[in-house]
Amino acid sequence: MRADSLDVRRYLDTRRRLVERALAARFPPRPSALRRAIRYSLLGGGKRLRPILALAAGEVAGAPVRTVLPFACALELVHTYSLVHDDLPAMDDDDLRRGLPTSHKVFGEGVAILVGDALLTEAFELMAGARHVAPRNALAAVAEMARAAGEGGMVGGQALDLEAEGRAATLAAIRTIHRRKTGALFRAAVRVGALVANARPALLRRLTTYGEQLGLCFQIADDIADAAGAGDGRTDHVLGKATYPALLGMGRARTHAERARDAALAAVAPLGARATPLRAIATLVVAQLDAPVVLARTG
Ligand code: GRG
Repeated sequence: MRADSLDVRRYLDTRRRLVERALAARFPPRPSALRRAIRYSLLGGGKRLRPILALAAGEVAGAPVRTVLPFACALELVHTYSLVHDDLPAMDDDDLRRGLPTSHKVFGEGVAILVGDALLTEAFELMAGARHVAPRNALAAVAEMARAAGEGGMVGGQALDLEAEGRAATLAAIRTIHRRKTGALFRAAVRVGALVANARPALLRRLTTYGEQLGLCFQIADDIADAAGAGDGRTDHVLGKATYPALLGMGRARTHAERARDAALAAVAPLGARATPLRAIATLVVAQLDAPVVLARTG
């Protein structure tokens, strides 16, 4: 598939492999249940979208891949930790993730909790040890990640999501949950790529808007796909989750996803050819609802 004269599939594949090589090198096999479980959860699939976004934003801001890569990997570690914990019986209680049995199903709840703990901690060690980046920029990126992952971002969003289960929610409340639970990490992904490059404030603002809108678009699209039966966990409907399609129906939910996509595209429109991958990714998030080929990677 082509968008803006970029071979998007190839772009995503190349970067995904780059990230996966770095992740595998960071966590070589070791004879412990914890390490086996970490490798199982981290290396067994996933689209690697957040690290790819960090690399793409870094490209726009002029950062070489080697500068962004540790931060890109850290994003995937934080993301994978959130998935492992989200799947636990105390949260969504899912049996499948990325097309495979969930971590706690294979290794037990105790080990799965520790997998998440280890991945979150390792993410910060990875960023703290990054070379090829000015310490001031690295510190800004580390702070960005902490804010996005913590109470004000993903963890707080997850708490709101749990509270909202089975209750009637307004569109504003759903939007807030999406902004924090999913959007915070998308926002952080592009900002981290820009921060390690010491991007100018105007560029950072554009990328921030792009990340926020893409995060919203991605979550609505994910909810639409889930409502259409494409997910591999228990459905949002069964869990009584607050979602756009549950509140608005599929058609209007899609319109909201398209609006968010268009706002993301508008934010990076003035950035020219450098932002072609960012535009292609935003376009695909909605397009894959009709043909889930390029983004839909589970293993
Ligand atoms: C447990 C602290 C904590 C947070 C959980 C991310 C999250 C918050 C929960 C996962 C459940 C979920 C459906 C979240 C919405 C975000 C989302 C669609 C995650 C899946 O992201 P993808 O599609 O997954 O990028 P892959 O497997 O491709 O990496």
